[in-house]
Amino acid sequence: MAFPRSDQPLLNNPKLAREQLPCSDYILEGSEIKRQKCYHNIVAEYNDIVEFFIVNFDSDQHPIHLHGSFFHVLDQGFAQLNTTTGLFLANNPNVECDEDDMKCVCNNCKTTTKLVKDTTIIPSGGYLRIRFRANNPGIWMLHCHTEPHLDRGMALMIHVAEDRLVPTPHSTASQTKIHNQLLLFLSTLLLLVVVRQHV
Ligand SMILES: [Cu+2]
Repeated sequence: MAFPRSDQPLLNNPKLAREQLPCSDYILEGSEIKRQKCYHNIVAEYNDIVEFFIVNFDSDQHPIHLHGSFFHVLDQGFAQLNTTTGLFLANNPNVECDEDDMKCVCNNCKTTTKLVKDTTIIPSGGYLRIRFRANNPGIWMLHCHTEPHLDRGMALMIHVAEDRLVPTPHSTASQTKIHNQLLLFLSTLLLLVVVRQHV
């Protein structure tokens, strides 16, 4: 999936994007070039505990980065590997996924670590469980930091405490317009200068 373009900052109207461009399904149709676009997001109330269980059953690892907060790494599961060669044998046995429903559950997963980070790897064939407290109001991105993956839509937005966002100044839009007009004016002047030099 991919994010659609927006002609205004999300902070101006965070509800608009999620209401007008909802992700209707877990898997979106379309090729790399003409893929379906929607605004993938979750909403958290102030002080909610937000937990992600992210499963990675493809052949690449993904460095997941969260903006706006640090998170606790609760658990990180790896693929089963050949102990001699290190080669891949199978996905982590604790995770069971229903591919039709696109839902996974973690059996026998334990809270093994409480490292505090803002970026950590989801290993290939494994999973990651992270948790943070939503106490920093804002519109924050959780995304893979491998840039081509991010470009292909490996990201979602977390709306934290929308009711506590500081209102955007009304003058922002008009300031942008004035700025554009000023640029136009300056380029006209530049053009005039160039024209005058050729006279
Ligand atoms: Cu990635």
